[in-house]
Amino acid sequence: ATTTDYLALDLGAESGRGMLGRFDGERLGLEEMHRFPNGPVQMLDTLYWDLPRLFDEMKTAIGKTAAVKGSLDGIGVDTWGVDFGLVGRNDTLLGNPVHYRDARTEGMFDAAFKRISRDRLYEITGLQFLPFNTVYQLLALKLSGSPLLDSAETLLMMPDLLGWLLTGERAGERTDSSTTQLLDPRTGEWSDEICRALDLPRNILPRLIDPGSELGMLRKSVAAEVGVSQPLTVIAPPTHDTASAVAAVPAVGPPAAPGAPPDWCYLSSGTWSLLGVEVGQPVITPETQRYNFTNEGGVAGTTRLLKNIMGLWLVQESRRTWARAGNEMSYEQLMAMAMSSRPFTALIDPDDPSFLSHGDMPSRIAAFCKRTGQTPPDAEGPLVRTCLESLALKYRWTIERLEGIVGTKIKTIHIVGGGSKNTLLCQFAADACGRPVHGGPVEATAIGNILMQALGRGRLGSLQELRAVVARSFPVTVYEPRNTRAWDDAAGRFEQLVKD
Ligand code: ADP
Ligand code: LRH
Repeated sequence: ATTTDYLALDLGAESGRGMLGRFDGERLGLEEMHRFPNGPVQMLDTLYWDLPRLFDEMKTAIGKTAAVKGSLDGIGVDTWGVDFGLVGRNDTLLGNPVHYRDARTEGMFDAAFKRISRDRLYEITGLQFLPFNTVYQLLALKLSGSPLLDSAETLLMMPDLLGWLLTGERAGERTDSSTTQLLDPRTGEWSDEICRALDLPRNILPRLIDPGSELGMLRKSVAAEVGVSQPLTVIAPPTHDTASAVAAVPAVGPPAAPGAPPDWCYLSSGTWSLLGVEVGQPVITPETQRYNFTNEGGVAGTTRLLKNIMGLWLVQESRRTWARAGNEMSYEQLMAMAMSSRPFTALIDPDDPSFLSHGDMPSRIAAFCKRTGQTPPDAEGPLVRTCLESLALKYRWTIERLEGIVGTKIKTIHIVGGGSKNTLLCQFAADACGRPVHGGPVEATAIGNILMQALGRGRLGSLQELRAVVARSFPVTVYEPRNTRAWDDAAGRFEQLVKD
């Protein structure tokens, strides 16, 4: 069979990479062409992404790939959700995209709910209430009288914005657009009602396209700059990184009964822990609203019913705090220290709102412990252990509620993403949830990006076939549950800490 080659440009909140995928019809081979750090830049009162540098890194990735591969069958960009840029007259980029952890969305829940009720917003979108959803960022722009919004012709979500920089085409890919809380998942279209209620300019929302569609050709100017000599098609993969990651979960086999939700769940583990199940239709009920579950767009008409859990951000930001104080430690060192620390000392609710913003994480964790009558961890190892045990307990909490909502038993947990390298957390997840964990692949997002390009190109026939390729091509590590009694006790303590 012919081999086809694709480049995934996959940007996470902590790092980005260009991955070359070679697909021979049976298996996918993956090669890292370029990797770079990502993070926020504070400029005066605003926290931004560094868009010019990110674009430069994309060009470097394309250039490095072009140097070894004369031609490619496609390139695709995916990034984190919710953030966007605005484009104005004469293809002018208006301002620099703002980071979702910026403080501008403070107070925006209240402002929004005065104009449209919380219940109605959930009924239309089925999206979880996170303070940084695009809709609240837009409302903040509106209420502050931003000149950018007045001049905007088109809102482009972060991956669409990078796609526009690469091709000149303006379009909104559906999976990432589904993270805005402006999309109706039943119709797959923007909600006029929400735009009207919040007085947001409906006309700037772009035309929507499905994952796997062609976006356009790489601009000639960019091709010349990076040494690409053949015409190169930019394809929209599932541009929301979590959608690409979920597409690449190596779960094989049909559901237990036709149309039944699968007996496995996914946990896309990186800066965030996105835990959920793949369902055929959005599930929008008082229960899903109460537990703040979300319905994000998946591939091939599926819906990702999941919960955003604060994730390894807790460890990332603690590590950064220690590094700022001159104490630099690798993830491997931190995990070894956590492993040798005492189990089940202090526990936290990872989703406490106090953990969301940038800044000194160990102090905020200590404050949470004091507030809940616990002795705070007294060193790095115990603090990381507290974070990992608490995350694993939040996974259990979430799975129990998901099982009630979809009415099936979840037998297996698939952990994908950078966090699947964290063997301690994978084991804790198995232990806390009392179910086997299948860890890997680490680069699920890039894999989903690449294979959905292949699917768009007609090289794969279905999502099921795509997953079979992933399962054939990449090993998984299985973690069996242990010590379940001790985890049951800890779960009892944890339930007291978590406010529904
Ligand atoms: P994102 O896409 O959000 O930038 P990734 O999926 O790249 O995140 O995952 C990054 C996370 O993976 C890190 O924050 C870290 O917690 C975890 N990680 C990466 N390498 C290791 C390692 N060697 N040991 C333990 N954890 C690791
Ligand atoms: C993970 C992610 C997640 C959320 C958050 C903002 O990288 O995309 O699904 O949308 O970032």
